[in-house]
Amino acid sequence: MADWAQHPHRRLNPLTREWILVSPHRTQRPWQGQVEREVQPTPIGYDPKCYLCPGNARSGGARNPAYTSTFVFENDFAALKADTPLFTHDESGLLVAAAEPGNCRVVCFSPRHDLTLALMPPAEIRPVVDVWVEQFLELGALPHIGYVQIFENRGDMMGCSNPHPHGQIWASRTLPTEIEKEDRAQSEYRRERGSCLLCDTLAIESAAGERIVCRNELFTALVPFWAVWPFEILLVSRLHRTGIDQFDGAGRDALAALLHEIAVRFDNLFECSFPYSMGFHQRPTDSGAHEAWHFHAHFYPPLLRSATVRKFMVGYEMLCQPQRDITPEAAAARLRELSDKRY
Ligand code: H2U
Ligand code: ZN
Repeated sequence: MADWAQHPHRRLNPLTREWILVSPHRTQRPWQGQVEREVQPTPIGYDPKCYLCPGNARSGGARNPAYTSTFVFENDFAALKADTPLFTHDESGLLVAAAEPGNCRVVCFSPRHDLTLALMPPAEIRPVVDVWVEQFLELGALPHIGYVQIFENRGDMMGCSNPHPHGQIWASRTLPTEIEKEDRAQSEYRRERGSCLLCDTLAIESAAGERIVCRNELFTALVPFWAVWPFEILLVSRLHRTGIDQFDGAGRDALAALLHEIAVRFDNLFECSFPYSMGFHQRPTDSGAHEAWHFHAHFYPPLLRSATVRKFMVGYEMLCQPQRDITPEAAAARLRELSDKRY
């Protein structure tokens, strides 16, 4: 048995079929690089200049209603547009393009400007889960939509433009690159082995335990064996479900509870409002059943060793493959030992 806490090795991500280099011996190297300024939540419940607060004007000219729970609107600067005319372009199979119709929406999680998923009790996150289900079904039913990506960028380190708690939904005609990779891996796994890639992974991880961060009756959060980001988390449904629409009230409550707990543990790690990009991966929304798809969420946080030191994907990582120093086992142990009550 190899000692992967000591020796450089590479690990396979079976969802994307990509390799990641793990260099555990490097965690002692000195740090003289960039230090970010600390990100803290804005302490005001209402900001008259915020384009997401209730009653305020947006930069597109529209005005938000005086909403009291969640609020969804069409992105005023949408990256994808529903009325895009279809066209294709192909020069010798080398210069290839195709029109991409779609929809982009913004989801406000709360009227309160100063909250985050870590500061919202699960009972207040549950309506957000309900909105995600509604939006997944509504956008997925549109004839020009083949995939619905629900996500949240949290913190200015992640390029999030506004601290008001919100996420985005980008729905596209075709499968985006990461989804296509996961689609192929899960479909081929099911065809070859007759079982589900993430059900089988979860069984191995639950038995091993060392990469589990936290769990409840219906969901498990773990640092995947193949994690790229230092404190990356994979949230997996413990039952085989292809999409967020397949959870009943208890399932949605359980999802809200585990999202909250992950956010709290993240905040506790470096005692800051922890930045991340997170999003759900679920079945495509063409008419197929996509039984091979297993509902899950990825959390990709940039922080490395404190609230102010982040990982960058540069050099060897841009040119060859991602690399990490702290092992997924060590990262999971640190997250697991933290309190599930916010600092
Ligand atoms: P991020 O903070 O994750 O970037 O999301 C904010 C989104 O809100 C962004 O996509 C949109 C931006 O286009 N937006 C509006 O739709 N209307 C506005 O008035 C400002 C920002
Ligand atoms: Zn606001």
